[in-house]
Amino acid sequence: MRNIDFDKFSEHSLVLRNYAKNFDTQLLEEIENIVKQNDFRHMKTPKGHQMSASMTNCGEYGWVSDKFGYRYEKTDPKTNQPWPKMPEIFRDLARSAADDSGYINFESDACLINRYRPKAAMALHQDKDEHDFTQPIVSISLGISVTFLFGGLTRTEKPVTKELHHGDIVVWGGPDRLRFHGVRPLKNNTHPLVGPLRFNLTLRKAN
Ligand code: MD3
Ligand code: FE
Repeated sequence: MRNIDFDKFSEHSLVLRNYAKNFDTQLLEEIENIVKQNDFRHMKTPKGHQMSASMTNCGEYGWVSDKFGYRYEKTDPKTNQPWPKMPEIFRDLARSAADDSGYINFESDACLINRYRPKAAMALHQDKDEHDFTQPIVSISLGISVTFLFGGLTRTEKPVTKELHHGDIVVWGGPDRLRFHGVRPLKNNTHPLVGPLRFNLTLRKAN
């Protein structure tokens, strides 16, 4: 029997503490391998602001942002090449975390990889570029800790905060899928395995 240490954002969203911890080295190796094929870059918002987190993708679809808007693409507009293949461990870990959270048989076809250095942040936003909001989103945190902001269905609702640490997996579903969310600027810090960085893998069913 497995004893899962979890924490709730709400009835529909769980933090599975340390769920990815035993796979951290393997996950980091897969990220390194993806980055050799498709490096991190700072994308621009449609309004021309550079994002402070840098990003790359793997899987059938990748999330991109530029002056033409936010969207999922099968090929990287920078290289016109398909995104690197989704590592099995990403898909399997996301499926297993979703199963354990009550969202059975989650099939992800897109993985956005965010890399944060100290001071990088992500402003409150909604994830609305996917086609099916009944599918959950699974997020895997690696490296230095961050304060996550969990808002409401409108921008003005005051967010609740929770610390996310190395190895934590969050599964967001049901009505929480469209909540505003973001992360506070990262504190100056360093993680023994990852260094002065935070990686976040976001697994989604885009199409
Ligand atoms: C809650 N990334 O890439 S992951 C993003 O830590 C993004 O890098 C953050 O928001 C990060 O879009 C948060 C967790 C997450 C992802 C999607 C959500 C939380 C969510 C959608 C709805 C509610
Ligand atoms: Fe998001």
